[in-house]
Amino acid sequence: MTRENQGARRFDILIIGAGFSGLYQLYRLRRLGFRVKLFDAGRDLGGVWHWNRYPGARVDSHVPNYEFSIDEVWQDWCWSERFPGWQELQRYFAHVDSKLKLKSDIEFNKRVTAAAFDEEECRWHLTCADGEIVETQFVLTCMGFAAKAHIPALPGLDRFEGHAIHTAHWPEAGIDLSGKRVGVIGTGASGVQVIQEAYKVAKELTVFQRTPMIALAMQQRQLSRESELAKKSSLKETFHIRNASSGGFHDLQMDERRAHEVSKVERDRVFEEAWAKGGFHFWTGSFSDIITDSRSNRLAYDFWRAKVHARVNDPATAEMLAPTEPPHPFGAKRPSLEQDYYEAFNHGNVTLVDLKKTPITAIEPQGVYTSEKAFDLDVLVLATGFDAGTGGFTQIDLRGTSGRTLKEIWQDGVDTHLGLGIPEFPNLLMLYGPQSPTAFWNGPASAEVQGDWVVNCLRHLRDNTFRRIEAKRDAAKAWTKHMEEMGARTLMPLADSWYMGANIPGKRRQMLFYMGSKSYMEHCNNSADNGYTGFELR
Ligand code: NA7
Repeated sequence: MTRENQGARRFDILIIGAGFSGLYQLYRLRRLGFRVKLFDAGRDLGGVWHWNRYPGARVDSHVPNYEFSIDEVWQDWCWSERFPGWQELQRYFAHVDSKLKLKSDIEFNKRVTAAAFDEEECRWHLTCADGEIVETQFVLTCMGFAAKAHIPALPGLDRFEGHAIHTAHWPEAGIDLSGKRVGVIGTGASGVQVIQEAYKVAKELTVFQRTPMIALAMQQRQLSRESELAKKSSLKETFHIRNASSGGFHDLQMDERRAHEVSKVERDRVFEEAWAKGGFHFWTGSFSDIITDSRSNRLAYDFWRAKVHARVNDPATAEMLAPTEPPHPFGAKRPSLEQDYYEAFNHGNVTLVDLKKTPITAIEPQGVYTSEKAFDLDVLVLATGFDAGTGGFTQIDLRGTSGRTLKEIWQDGVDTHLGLGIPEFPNLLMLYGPQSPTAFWNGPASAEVQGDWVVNCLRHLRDNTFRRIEAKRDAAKAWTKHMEEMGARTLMPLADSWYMGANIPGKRRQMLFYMGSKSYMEHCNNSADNGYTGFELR
């Protein structure tokens, strides 16, 4: 023990992150008698729903898929919208706490900045931003995939005299956009949501689009208390189906026929039906070959494009938003859900700028300069995404048995076993991290299903007096290879998406998320059933 560590607080398990995964771990492990503590850098519960408070921020997974299946939590909770907004999600987390009393074991404003594994003691030493060093036998990372915002290196950004803000750093007090000249860079899920709100109040809204978003109809609905209560009798079954499904939705079923082989009438019927259901139905709830067969993919794209063109008055703007030639295969980048995104561009105060044709050359004190013209702005919203999957880890000085940081190691590519364990990083287990289905798995379902696996693993270690678990290098290499082979059977690698790590300049390109939580869990359960193959236990 080093001098500074004398008297350090000591835990069996330290959880990082108070979103769905972290809270579920705390809830379960505490009941099993582990000495467990949860640290979160934020001021309150919610994970992404604590940080993402920009105008219009709401979840793209419809309820009741997006909630815990814990009885005492769902029994007297009613949603007011099919796709709840961030305020309601924050109220939901407060409700979770009122039922499960988790906060007593959570410390907020507690950011872990460094962690080093002490081989001799078989324990992690974690350093926090406030200077405290704590010790723990196990670390569970529950940081989500969007823990590190991506702020692009735009020349002159620091000189901007208005308010420049990333969507994930929105201040708690809010920013009033009314009557302002607002610019939004980025048209991913966050950009689409901000734009939908900003155009209604801003004096002028300028949308800087690099790649058009293939946004799908949300089909939002208000939910009455009566209709919510009426669902309660079947909710247990709904959650059961959800958790057993591939993707974590109880009601997304694929049509196994090939889209390009059925008649146009039949295809349009299936597409229209999925479209009317809204949400991700058009993406992962219509023909199953859309993401594997470019012919079927193009048919889905053309169907979507016609929908957009019917809503945008100016044909040139419509073509910028939904070009004749797809910017990438449909669904190979995460589609956003929209309500009146396309109608926004029919309003006189909204300008769409195509950054592929006229790139940003500089940010000046007054606004954004493109190669064509200057746009004076009061507020510049950076809806520029995240260093997804890995950024949350690499921003921590995380050192394993070799003393090398995870950042150094992952520069050459991410290798994990089952997206759960990392060679050289014993007793650290990842939830909702890279190389597990994460981006393709509804958060609360993953928190419970993958979460149960981790809880059972920790219980197994304790019951069998193992002190240490570490992913084997050959198993991790094999998992990466398996993921690459799976990805290559789809159209996913063809897009420059955050799924591929391709949204961050210099980041190694690789498939970062596993497609299919059902087969993923088969791999995990096989490993556990056979004595945790691919891991070394001692
Ligand atoms: P995304 O989906 O990564 O979107 C980021 C957007 O920002 C996207 O349109 C990018 O264009 C754009 N971007 C990024 N860097 C730049 C630069 N340098 N110049 C111009 N435009 C840029 O992030 P979101 O926050 O919207 O969503 C992330 C996930 O959170 C979402 O999928 C949900 O799962 C929740 P590009 O497409 O790279 O050309």
